[in-house]
Amino acid sequence: MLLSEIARKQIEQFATAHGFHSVGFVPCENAETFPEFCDWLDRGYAASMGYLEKRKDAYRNPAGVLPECRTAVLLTLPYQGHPGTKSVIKQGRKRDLPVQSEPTIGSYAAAAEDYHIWIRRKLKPLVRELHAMFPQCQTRAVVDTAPLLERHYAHRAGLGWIGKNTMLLNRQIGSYFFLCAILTQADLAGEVVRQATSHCGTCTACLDACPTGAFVSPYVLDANRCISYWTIEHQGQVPESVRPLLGPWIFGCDICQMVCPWNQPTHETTSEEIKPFAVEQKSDCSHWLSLDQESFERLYRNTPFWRTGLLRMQRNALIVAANLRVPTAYPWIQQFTNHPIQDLQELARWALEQYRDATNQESH
Ligand code: B12
Ligand code: SF4
Ligand code: SF4
Repeated sequence: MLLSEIARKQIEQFATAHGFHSVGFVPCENAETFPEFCDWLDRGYAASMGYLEKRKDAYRNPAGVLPECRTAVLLTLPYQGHPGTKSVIKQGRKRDLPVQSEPTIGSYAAAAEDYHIWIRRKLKPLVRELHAMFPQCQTRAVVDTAPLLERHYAHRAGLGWIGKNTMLLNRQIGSYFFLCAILTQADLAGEVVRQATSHCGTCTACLDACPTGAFVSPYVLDANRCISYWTIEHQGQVPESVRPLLGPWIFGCDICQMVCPWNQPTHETTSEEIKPFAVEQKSDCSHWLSLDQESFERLYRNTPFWRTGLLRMQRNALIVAANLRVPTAYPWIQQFTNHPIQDLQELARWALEQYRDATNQESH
């Protein structure tokens, strides 16, 4: 057996033993969808995520991340997704729509630790093992932050198809999974390219359900209109016209996945790291509004909320509390009218107006 075949077998065994669902190998060639990526950037669909434009050229080929890279090994790690859809008749057709009337967070953020951290930790022994087998070759684990078109290469590696909601989808586990990669200068891929075919068919459930109309067309998402972007990535104030669109989402958004038939029912996860942790607290506007910087650092260092930071989480919580008129949040919002940060003060006054408008409407 060739050394590359032994390495492939070892990686597959490792992946299965460590809670990964699937693994695929692809030679490091230029991404055929690189022009689509450039077009997406040129149209301004990345909103303020300047880090994508800054490293644009590096996305063309995995060698932009690891020079002389020969193989990309792509892996999927499922997590417990948001259930909560109900069947309704919309425009004469049966549709599954989200029933989310309570404040909530994207399900990928439900675990106790940020996935970038624990997936990297999980991959370390595998990287070491590959290095021992191919000492002359460099090998690197990549989770999300490197300039790699992860969905493109995962599709090429046969791990699923790119859905109309732009998510990578897999017949067995739907789309509620993380992607990660191992890039290596060793030649492991051989001829194994198993690009999966699409199973979206005539379905358009995700496109119809997106509450903000973020899909410019199937497969193209404009981040300027995506709740996930506004709540996680956007810095500074949220324009008044956008605030009601965030609905119940304090952090992230799962709607275009919740309605997808390939996520029904949601996949059970076995990995300890992904077990939902203190989700009620994270979905509670008053909890976020009551935190000071010290308690935020104690509770949320090394979690997905860390990069977004306390002030932006409080910004989101004020908006969601106002959207849903959460009664318990009212006294906290009153306190925010004296907040030292001008934007939060303004937001709190706006939030109180929404409560008042709702009360006035009820009394008429
Ligand atoms: C920037 C980013 C975002 C942005 C923009 C999302 C977007 N759709 O572009 C925002 C902040 C909005 C976002 C949101 C979310 N994200 Co995000 N995000 C990324 C990141 C860092 C880069 C994605 C990117 O390059 N976008 C630019 C577009 C052009 O690229 P693309 O979406 O990959 O599209 C490719 C294909 O669609 C193809 N293509 C283009 N046209 C066409 C046409 C056809 C017909 C076909 C078939 C293909 C095709 O070409 C494109 C380039 O290769 C990746 C990690 C990574 N390094 O890849 C994570 C990643 C995509 N995100 C992820 C997750 C989990 C989310 C959220 C679910 C989080 C949440 N709950 O809020 C949402 C989902 C929203 C959605 N529907 O995509 C996962 C997705 C896993 C999966 N199963 O697909 C990733 C892979 C992170 C990870 N390592 O696990 N994200
Ligand atoms: S994550 Fe939410 S807002 Fe963004 S495209 Fe999907 S449904 Fe629309
Ligand atoms: S909801 Fe339908 S169109 Fe959208 S990704 Fe899922 S199967 Fe494809």
